[in-house]
Amino acid sequence: GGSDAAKRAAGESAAEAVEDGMVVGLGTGSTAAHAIRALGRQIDDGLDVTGVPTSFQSRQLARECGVPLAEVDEASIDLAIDGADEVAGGDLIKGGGAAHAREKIVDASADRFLVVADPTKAAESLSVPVPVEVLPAARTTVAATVEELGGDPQLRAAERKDGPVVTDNGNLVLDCAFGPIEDPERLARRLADTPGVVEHGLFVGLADEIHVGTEDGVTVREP
Ligand code: DER
Repeated sequence: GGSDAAKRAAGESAAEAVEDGMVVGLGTGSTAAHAIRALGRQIDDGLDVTGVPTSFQSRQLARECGVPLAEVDEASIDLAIDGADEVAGGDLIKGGGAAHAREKIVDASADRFLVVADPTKAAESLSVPVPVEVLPAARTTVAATVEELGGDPQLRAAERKDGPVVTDNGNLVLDCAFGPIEDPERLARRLADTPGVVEHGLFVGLADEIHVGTEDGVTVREP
């Protein structure tokens, strides 16, 4: 992935958009982590903010940084800050951290959704594998449908545990390589319509701002 300096620049840039009294969706991954740390520092300086985590990882980091927490089912979210695996225009592929089911709930329900990324995530069109969270029982049937859609489904193996990655929701993840995705909206709809798919990593048209960190600053654009 990109440099930590670029990730930090992006995360801190997005955190500057947080205003006193806001409820902020806390994304998952190393870039969003910089935004959470920046929020912690703003809270130390007296800012009143409530965070809504998107994963075990973001909840744990928020606690360490002293960010007061609420759960997504008990707060309406003013601003969500989250990373991405790939950004093309206003469309994203997310799920590298296997947290995309809860991320999408938070990111989509927020009044504004700010994406934070390093330059390696930017692309003309989406083409990295699409993470698809599936009910364990549906692993094979979803894989068959993915192949019919022209994808190559690979069950995400854990690294520090034998067997597959298991999500915070107790499900499995298929990483589905489709190559360049010409029509993300259409593919998103077909994945969502597949029985056993809990959530897919295509975030189509959800982003309100893209903050891309560079070695010496940050660029912010509206898709
Ligand atoms: O899981 C996700 O969607 C995360 O946002 C992630 O993929 C981006 O992680 P990174 O900021 O560590 O690259």
